[in-house]
Amino acid sequence: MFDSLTTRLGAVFERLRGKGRLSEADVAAALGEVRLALLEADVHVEVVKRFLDRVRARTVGTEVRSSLTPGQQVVKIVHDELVTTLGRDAVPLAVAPRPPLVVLIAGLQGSGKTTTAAKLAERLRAQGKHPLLVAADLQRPAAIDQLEVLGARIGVPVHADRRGKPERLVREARKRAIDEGLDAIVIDTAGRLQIDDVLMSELAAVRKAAEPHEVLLVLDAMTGQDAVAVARGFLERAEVTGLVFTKLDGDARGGAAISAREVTGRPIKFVGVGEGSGDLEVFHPQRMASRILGMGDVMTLIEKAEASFDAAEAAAAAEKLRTVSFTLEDFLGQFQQLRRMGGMGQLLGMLPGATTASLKAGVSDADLGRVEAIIRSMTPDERRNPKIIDGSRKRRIATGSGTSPHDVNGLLRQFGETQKLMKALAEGKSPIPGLAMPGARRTRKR
Ligand SMILES: Nc1nc2c(ncn2[C@@H]2O[C@H](COP(=O)(O)OP(=O)(O)O)[C@@H](O)[C@H]2O)c(=O)[nH]1
Ligand SMILES: [Mg+2]
Repeated sequence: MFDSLTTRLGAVFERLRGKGRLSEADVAAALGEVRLALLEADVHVEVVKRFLDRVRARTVGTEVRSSLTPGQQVVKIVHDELVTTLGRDAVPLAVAPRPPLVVLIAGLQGSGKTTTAAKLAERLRAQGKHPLLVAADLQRPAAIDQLEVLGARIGVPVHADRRGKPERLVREARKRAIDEGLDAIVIDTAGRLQIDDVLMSELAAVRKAAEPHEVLLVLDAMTGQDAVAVARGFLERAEVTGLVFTKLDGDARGGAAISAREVTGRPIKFVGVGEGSGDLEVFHPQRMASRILGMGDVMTLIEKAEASFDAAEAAAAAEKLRTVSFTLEDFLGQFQQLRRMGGMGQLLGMLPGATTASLKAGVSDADLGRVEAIIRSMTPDERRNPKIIDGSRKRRIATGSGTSPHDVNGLLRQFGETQKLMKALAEGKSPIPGLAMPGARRTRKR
């Protein structure tokens, strides 16, 4: 959905990441390109300016952290600030202290209100709720038909009355929901081609009758900056509690969605990514930022590695390697390190897809536990020099650790492979693209 922005930023970061050292000019040039990329994606010019001010202040002010290369640090700062711009944490749909939950859907004509109302009803139903859709768009009879068709398709009742007034209809719908034990009401309202007084006063009347817990403003991402202007207009006149961006599946440049939070102060709660009733996603600023920057959840991975990777320990292991004495004890240390980083499954799950698919299939937390048990059952001599582990020692170790000689063999083979891997790391090659290997770098400099 942010394809071209992602491509452009990816190219900028690729250049940054490759560098061991960054000059001020490098950073300035990179941020200049980031600026262009954001403007081209239709991000609001003021938002771009504030964003870059924050990034610049942090790139100048932060200390160099040993576990990240300077290039990675800049990428991380850009990512963090993009998350801030997008709103930091996902804001869930309001909850009703007492059912029914009432959600009012507002927006201009063609923005995707009716579609979104149906998608939301489907989502609520999937969560075990019993929703009622309300066709309060009485401007066009076709709008009621449309909601009835969508409601029938997803099996959600639709409340409609072709002759009534919207506010009366909404009051009836509340009553019906309570009578029939329906615990969520999603109200589709009328739109206009642009904001006008008639629309706003009708919306105010419906709002008053509906007493909504949530007023979602639906914005068409394809309209770019106009969407932000529309949002401002609605905010002045209606009590909007959250935003929904639709049509992010199309060739929308997406910049409006990036600007919206900062310009309106309202959270984006959902994004529409297709015409089907299942094409509504909860908006996660973190994930969106990673997606825009085209890096999966690698940023999270870098952070985790940073937080728990004991640099001194790693340096010591790397130092030992240089004198070719990486032992099973070091191996155990590495495994415990992985544990602290949240276990293999979680760790590998954050790496971008295909490259690590085979790794993901092969290692589990249970394996980690087994490795630990086996190594603990070895004598110090065996740990230092596994070559002495013969058949009878293997059987003893297996019994002591509650495993089988086959498991012990497997571990020794794994250890041999890790030794090779550690050698590669000591020579400065990271096995995982984009992940800093602090011990390795330090060794190389020595
Ligand atoms: N591709 C795509 N189309 C959408 C999305 N949301 C709505 N639409 C389409 O946009 C058009 C207008 O939607 P509608 O719900 O009728 O807008 P309303 O006038 O605000 O009620 C319809 O053709 C929808 O199928 C979306 O997220 N992605
Ligand atoms: Mg409609």
